[in-house]
Amino acid sequence: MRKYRAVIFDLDGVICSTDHYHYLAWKQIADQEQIPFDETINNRLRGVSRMRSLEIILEQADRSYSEEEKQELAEQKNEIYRSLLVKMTSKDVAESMQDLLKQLRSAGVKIAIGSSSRNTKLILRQIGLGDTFDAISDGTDITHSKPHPEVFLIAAKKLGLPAGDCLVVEDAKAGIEAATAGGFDSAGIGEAATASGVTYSLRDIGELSSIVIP
Ligand code: B16
Ligand code: MG
Repeated sequence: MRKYRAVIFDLDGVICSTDHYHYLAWKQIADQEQIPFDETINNRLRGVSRMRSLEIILEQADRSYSEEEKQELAEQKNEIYRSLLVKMTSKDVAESMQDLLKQLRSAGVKIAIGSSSRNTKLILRQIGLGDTFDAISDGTDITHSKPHPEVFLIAAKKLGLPAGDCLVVEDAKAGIEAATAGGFDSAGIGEAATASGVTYSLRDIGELSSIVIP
């Protein structure tokens, strides 16, 4: 018998590389505010909510920001980010990922999205995967972002499966932490491959099919 009946994919950094667009948009905001911002700080933003991301960036600022100012900066960032997203097409999904999704579907394994992003549905439409997933749990469904397990628990609920039947795939340490807290096994790529508690460390997303469909 198979160990997993479903795979829950993170979106940014796993299905597609929107993480780079997040970086470009935040960089514009940081430059405008004259706040130092680099790839190391950017790595701390993976998987966490838009407002939490802004708070992490503002740790480097030499003054404090009011709630109103924070709301405005978060909205500005989202506008820049969404203007970058419209350039995305199905070519932004790696062939290895397209193949994996097809293999899982034809083997009868359910597939879902578990993303902190409130732009999930727009991104999925842009990259031609708007109707591909059996369930979508995203930033519009949750009150706590990763490392809280809520986004994955809602995905499992929408799939009608217990956490133990689902494997979470993540690129963020916060995402692996969320999966573990929710009782899910996890597969990590990139920096998430070295996260504590990760079940499978992947060098390449192609390695996932032999784990799920042995
Ligand atoms: P938005 P994921 C996360 O998506 C990103 O990794 C994180 O950097 C971003 O701040 C968060 O979505 C919110 O995104 O501003 O579009 O609502 O990795 O959980 O798919
Ligand atoms: Mg991610």
